[in-house]
Amino acid sequence: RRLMNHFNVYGYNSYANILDFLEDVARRHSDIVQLQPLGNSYQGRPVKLVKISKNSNAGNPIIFIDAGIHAREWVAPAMALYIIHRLTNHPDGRRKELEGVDWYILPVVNPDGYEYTRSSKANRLWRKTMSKTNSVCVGVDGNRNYGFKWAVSGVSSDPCNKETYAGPKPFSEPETRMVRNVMVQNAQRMKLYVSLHSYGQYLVYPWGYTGDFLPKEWKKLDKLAKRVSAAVQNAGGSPFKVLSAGKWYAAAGGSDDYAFGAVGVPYSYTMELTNGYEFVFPEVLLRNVLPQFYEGFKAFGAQIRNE
Ligand code: ING
Ligand code: ZN
Repeated sequence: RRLMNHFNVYGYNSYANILDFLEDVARRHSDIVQLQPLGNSYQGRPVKLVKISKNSNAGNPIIFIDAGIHAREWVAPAMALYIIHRLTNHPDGRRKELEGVDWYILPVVNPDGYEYTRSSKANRLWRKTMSKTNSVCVGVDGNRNYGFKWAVSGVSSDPCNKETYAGPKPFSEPETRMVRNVMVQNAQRMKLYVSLHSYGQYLVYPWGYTGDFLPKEWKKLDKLAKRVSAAVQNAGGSPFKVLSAGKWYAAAGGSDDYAFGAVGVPYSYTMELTNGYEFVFPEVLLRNVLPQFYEGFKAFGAQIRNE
């Protein structure tokens, strides 16, 4: 067995070390942490959901956070893992964030792509899954593959398109099906969904598939996003640009639209971390920004708890 000290909470870790970390957290905090195997990625890597709850029988509202649907956006899994670390390591033992809220965290949705971007410098900017979609090309954009208004805007239908190929059909990818199952199976209690990405610093809400109009609930989505941004700013971080995804650029088949439009999750966001660094965020800065962003997640938690 790999030793735990290979995992660095302020670093970029191999998927093997990430899985070890999750097992270790579940073992050390078995009173509040449960690991749920969701199935395997296309290449057969196990994908695991981390459930953190002080009282899993209480019927608490659920906050569901995922990360790493896009292979190259390494800061996103790092953020998700940092949240797991903070939720389970309270110096004062009070665990306020776990009060009245259950946290479901899926730190790496697309481990095949993640490992591919780690394997050699040439592939550092790979975005898609690793499924074989035709005889020559590989990969589907997981964030164009969800089954809500699938492929109506902002997608490519060419399997060889390296950025936005929507896949042969909605939920063609095992990775997006696993996320869908978490949403559908917990739809009643799921009150907030956040999908972590990296590009600029945006906190966007539905609709993503169109910029022509907003959902009728847009004001409460906008208000909470601004509160989260303010919390990050108070902690010394830079603020988020807050708007609907489609007003930034329209693209269909995203997980946030699916959560909001098909599952009925009342708060649904895509959070783009790391102001100014696009996809490759320097590892040495993680120590600085992860705690700043965490304050935003505390604000999310406070809203869901008090609603
Ligand atoms: N951005 C997302 C993408 O999938 C997005 C988020 C979706 C923005 C839809 C606007 C509309 O393109 C990144 N960084 O992947
Ligand atoms: Zn992304």
